[in-house]
Amino acid sequence: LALAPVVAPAASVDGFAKQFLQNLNFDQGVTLSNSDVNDQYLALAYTVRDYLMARWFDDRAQQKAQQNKTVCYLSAEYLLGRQLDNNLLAARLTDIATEALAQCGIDIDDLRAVEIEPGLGNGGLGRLAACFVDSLATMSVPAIGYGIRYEYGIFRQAFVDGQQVEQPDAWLRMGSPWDFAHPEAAQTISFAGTTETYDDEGVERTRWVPEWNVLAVPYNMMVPGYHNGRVNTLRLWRAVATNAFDLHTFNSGDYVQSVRAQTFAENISKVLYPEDSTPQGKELRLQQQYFFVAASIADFIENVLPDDFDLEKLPERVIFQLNDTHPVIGVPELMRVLVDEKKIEWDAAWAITQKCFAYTCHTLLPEALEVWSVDLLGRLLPRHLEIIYKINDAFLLEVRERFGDDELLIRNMSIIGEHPFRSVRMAYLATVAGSKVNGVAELHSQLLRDNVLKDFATMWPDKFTNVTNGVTPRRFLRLANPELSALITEALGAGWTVDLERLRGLEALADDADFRERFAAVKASNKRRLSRVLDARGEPALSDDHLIDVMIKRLHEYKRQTLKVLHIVSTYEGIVSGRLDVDAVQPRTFLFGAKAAPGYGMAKRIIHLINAVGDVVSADERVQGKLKVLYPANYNVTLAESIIPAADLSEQISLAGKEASGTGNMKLALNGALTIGTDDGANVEIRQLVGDDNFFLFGMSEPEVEALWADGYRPADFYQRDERLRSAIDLIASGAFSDGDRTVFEPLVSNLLYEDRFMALADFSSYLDAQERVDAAYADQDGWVRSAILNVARSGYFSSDRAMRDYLDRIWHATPIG
Ligand code: 26Q
Repeated sequence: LALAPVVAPAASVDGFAKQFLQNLNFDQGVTLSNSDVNDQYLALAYTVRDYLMARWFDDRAQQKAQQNKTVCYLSAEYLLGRQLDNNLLAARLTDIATEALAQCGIDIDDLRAVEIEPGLGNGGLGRLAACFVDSLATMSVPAIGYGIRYEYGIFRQAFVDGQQVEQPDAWLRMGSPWDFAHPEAAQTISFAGTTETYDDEGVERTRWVPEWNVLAVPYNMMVPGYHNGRVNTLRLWRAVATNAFDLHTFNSGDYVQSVRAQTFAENISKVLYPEDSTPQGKELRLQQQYFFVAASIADFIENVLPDDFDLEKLPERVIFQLNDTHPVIGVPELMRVLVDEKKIEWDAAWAITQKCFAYTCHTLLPEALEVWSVDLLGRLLPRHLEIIYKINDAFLLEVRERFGDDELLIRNMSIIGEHPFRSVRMAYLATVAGSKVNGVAELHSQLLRDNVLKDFATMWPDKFTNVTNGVTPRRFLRLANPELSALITEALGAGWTVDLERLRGLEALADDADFRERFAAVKASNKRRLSRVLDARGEPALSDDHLIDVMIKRLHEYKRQTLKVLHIVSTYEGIVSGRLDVDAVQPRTFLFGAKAAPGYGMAKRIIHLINAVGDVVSADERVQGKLKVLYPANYNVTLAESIIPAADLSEQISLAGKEASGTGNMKLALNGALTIGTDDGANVEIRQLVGDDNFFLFGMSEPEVEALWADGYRPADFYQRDERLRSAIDLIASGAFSDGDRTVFEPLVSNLLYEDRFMALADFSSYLDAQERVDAAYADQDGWVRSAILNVARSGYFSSDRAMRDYLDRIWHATPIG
């Protein structure tokens, strides 16, 4: 019996219903009539799992047996979004499950609604990782996503008096049906202590004598490919105290204290850090990084590779892709394993390590580049610091050989920085160690080569490459926009979901009046759907005749939500001052979604301003309902899936040279929103593909930004020169949005006037002009819908399947199987 293959339940309505009821009884321990909606949701999730299980076993067995390279994606974040619908879709079970539940008297939508999304990421970088594992499974690439199973994901945002307050995200409270704990496969991860040398049969070796350790317990999640029967694995690590933990306190007889001390270890996977720029060098964060990377490397070597694998051949079997610098401590960790534990000679180990890693950079902001103080790193990971020094010594010798004794250059390129304190520059370590370094959009990769990593690019031009980001069409088109998907399938057949370039076939239909009408009807229907979602959250309804103008992304000064606010305030001021004829104003709803890092004061003030402006503008009768501002709290993947299909206009207005790529820009274009944007990140490529006529470009180019900055940028000059700008800023400063209190937004106003690091004032007039072009274009509905269709038709390039193909070709040199 033990050898019998696992069989999936019958793929029929009856088979599904039977399995569902069984799971309700035997896993949830309730009868149908006693069950509540959460019981039913859990039983449904178990049932979907049951269908995927046999394939999962097969694919794991095959992973071990195969000779192919496995892609190990190392990421501190996976912003997964809800799992139920995605897994139903992948397994072709949506209709069967809907019908089976209906037979049990259950509306599947009620169950969908109770799933709490795993928010194990901050934003773009974490969502990208989730899109990538979806594409890898769909393309049958042997891949494992490794990360951290945070007990608390990204905080829940609420607004109190228009200001953000953060609440803990207890996403596990109602059960977590999608993951499987494997305590038997736990890894022991060590910290702190000292290093010592010893004589190993005549060879001097170093070993690490750690001070304390924790268990890393893997939780496996299924990552089903779309309609291909493949199921990959996402392996997230949870920290659990070892028995030996705090033996010292145990022996002292203080039993209760020693049990309490265990929570110290378990803190490691307790909470996701909600900062996504200017990270503080917090010890717990470094513990998280080492914890998950060390566990992942050990897991791969011990459990995925065949027994007695010759580690000299490691590069043939694995590539560890570093999602930004967060997992870079894996570089000295692999060196430690190879040299100290496997006793491979240093140079050979370094050759192996260099081939096994590749590094993706996601930023351009200097303050976002991660550094760890030598002091802290040396205390927590003393052996790793020694290894980093040794890597750096050899590297700097190479620099001298190549460029001579240029001490300034040496100082600039060193992995160890000296100011303002002695620190390890993680991006430099990743660049030195990685076989490849990539940026996430053409412009970003170019700026990496020209600025951030210039000397390295001179030294190793072939190391640098670009892979423009992508998004999964399964979640962000097929699931989020079922009506548009049905229309596309009717027009082009079903293959587009895994071959997004086929959307090109829609180009011809942009000139077909009947198709345009149906496309417009879908957009209108999506707006009504969004309206219902907002209504359920107590937000006002969307008006049918409004242009839906969407800005959804983390709150950051460089992304320039303030520029958006200045546009709203300027339009409002124009109406109340009589400069604009209210009857001629295009009705618009400005829809924001954004969380601010809890410690980012200016970002929180901007949130307050948006809400304050929204309250005043939406309520002012002189505006006659022409302008509405909506800012639903707690923007997340689930809410994005409702907003994106309903959007008319996509705001991508970062200062040129600051947004590495953006991925929301891709999701919105793919769903038929037109972009108003700067020449930044992937906007550049979106504009090239959709065409200038279907994109509203404004603002300075990156070289113009550099030039103005070098010239000495004085924002107050722009304020003085531009009357519209002056009126808008004066209105905010007057207290019009703060009950007459001029102090509330004063810090924000003076920051704009006297600092304005991200040059909102310099781009303001160009932005307003572009918004006038938007209004004019929207007035011609036929032309607008045509442009929207062309946006969809020409966005196939932004599939994460294409991005994965680029990684496979340019970086991983691995091939899909099957
Ligand atoms: C680092 C150290 C300590 C604490 C936190 C962090 C941290 C966490 C998250 C630093 C950065 C992040 C996230 C960065 C991010 O999301 N970047 C975005 O990545 C997207 C995917 O490539 C791009 O599209 C965006 O342009 C980029 O901003």
